[in-house]
Amino acid sequence: MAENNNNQTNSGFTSNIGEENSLGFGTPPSGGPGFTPPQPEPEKQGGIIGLSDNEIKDPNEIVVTVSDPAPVVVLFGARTSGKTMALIRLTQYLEKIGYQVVPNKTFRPAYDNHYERICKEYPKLCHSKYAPDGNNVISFMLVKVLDKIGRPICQLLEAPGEHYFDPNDPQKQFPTYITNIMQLSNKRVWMFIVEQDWGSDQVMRDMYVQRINNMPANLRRDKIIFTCHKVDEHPQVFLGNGMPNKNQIFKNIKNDYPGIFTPFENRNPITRLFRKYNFQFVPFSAGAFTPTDSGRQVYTPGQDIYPKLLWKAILKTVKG
Ligand SMILES: Nc1nc2c(ncn2[C@@H]2O[C@H](COP(=O)(O)OP(=O)(O)O)[C@@H](O)[C@H]2O)c(=O)[nH]1
Ligand SMILES: [Mg+2]
Repeated sequence: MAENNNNQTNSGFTSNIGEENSLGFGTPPSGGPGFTPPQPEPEKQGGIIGLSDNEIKDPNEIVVTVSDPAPVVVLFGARTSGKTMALIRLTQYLEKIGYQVVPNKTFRPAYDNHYERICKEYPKLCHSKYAPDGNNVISFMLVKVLDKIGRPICQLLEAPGEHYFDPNDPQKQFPTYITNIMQLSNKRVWMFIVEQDWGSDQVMRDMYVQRINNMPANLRRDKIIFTCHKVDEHPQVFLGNGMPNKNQIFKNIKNDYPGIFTPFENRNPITRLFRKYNFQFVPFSAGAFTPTDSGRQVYTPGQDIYPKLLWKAILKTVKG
């Protein structure tokens, strides 16, 4: 389906801008509370917690193991784009509707104490009144979503935003572990995160577009979801029924990030008449964040509709 005109009778929220199917990376390959410190400050770790000194200096030192054949959903977004909070909010929602969400302990080597700790603390973190702060940053996590009887549905990967897109070095090769994930035989879903009015300037947004457009062509068969995060920060783009105006948000993103959707246009002359793009587009909000005097953020989860629609999109890609 192509972008529809807005229609107040339709929330503009439940329909897909694009749908299922393989994508076309058209371009050829060009390329919980109460945690114990003593953790160094994030700044002292190059802004990324959960990495050893060597890994901070060279992300290519990072070793990950994905042993489960379940589809891998990669949360692809810049630093502070809301990857962790999306993971937490989705976990809360999935648990509420009967799924189990469990960190995959074998994803990182056993000597990685920080990873071991955040795996253990993950349930507490997901139900904390506060957003994760400096000592509890989840920058690296593979969580498995299991159905009621323990069957894996998919695995969600969150990793440091800098490894996907580093504004200081936008053309940098992906670290080895991401390249490895690109080679897995697991089905893959790329969840590309965008935001309205994001980035310091147009140059930065253009660089992010380039990064996505230059993804290797061997990912052509992977599935794609674009999620527009932090929609709550733009109350002017909501409909009278309190739902975000999905079609307008889609247009805003298309304008903010020129060309971002081009590689994913449906080139089939017949099906493109009713489905212009080979991806789903989901507006998302994790909730509200209120700063405290002590420098933390009280986190109030948002409406279920957001994780519900995100999960619907994920299910469609992993099952489709
Ligand atoms: N208003 C709003 N702010 C958000 C939302 N999600 C995240 N944030 C803010 O962005 C910050 C970074 O989010 P986080 O999930 O840690 O980003 P990550 O670096 O991509 O994992 C949070 O501390 C919040 O202040 C959201 O849905 N709405
Ligand atoms: Mg994070």
